[in-house]
Amino acid sequence: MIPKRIIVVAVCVAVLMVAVGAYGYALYSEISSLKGQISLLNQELEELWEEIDALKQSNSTNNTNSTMNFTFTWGPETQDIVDEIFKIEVSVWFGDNTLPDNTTIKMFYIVVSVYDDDHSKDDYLGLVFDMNHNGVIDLGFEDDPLIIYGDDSTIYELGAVTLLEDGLLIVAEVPREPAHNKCVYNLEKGYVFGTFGYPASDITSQFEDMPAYIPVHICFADRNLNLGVHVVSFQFRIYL
Ligand SMILES: [Ca+2]
Ligand SMILES: [Ca+2]
Ligand SMILES: [Ca+2]
Repeated sequence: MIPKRIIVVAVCVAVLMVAVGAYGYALYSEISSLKGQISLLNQELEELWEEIDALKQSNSTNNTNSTMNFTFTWGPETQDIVDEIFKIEVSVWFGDNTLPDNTTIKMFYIVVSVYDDDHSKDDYLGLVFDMNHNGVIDLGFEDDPLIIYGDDSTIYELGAVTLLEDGLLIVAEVPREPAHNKCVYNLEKGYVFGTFGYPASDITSQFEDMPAYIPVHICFADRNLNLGVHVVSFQFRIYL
């Protein structure tokens, strides 16, 4: 007959083994779940690095030649150029231009899309930069305003185009000349004016330690014969 004491010890050992087994299993599950969490964290970290790389990339493109797009809109109650919302889109970008002597100059380019719904040879876009570098767009002809008509013609004569207080242009009685592909019109989109390119230094203003900027004045006149308001003008600055 097995003594009672041995039975008690055997039962105790069995209970202990079950307890150790259960503890071991619990530990194993915890480790598995921790492993799972670590792998999730690793995945998140990888995604974060990918995002950081993408941001770095977009930042470096912004600093070089990427296009900046601006949209200006006027509601139906503020203009009669179109029946609904009138829209002008402006795209600007910088680029390097290598001259024949191998020097490189930084260029500023601009395209203006005007969503007018009817073509006229006398519709016009006005574009004024701070040509005399005094930091502002001047009234009169100080900043040599550029005018491009709906029939892709322009005025080259110095002093013949004047910027008025209302933001529009007035032109002396001088003949128009071909602008050479600076204006196209299609029924769906309206006018596309440009591309116009300038050496950035020709139109940039800077005062002491202030950041350098390019002031831009744009106006558009719809000359089709309707009643109401057919002109818009606006100014903005591009900081370098
Ligand atoms: Ca119109
Ligand atoms: Ca028109
Ligand atoms: Ca000026």
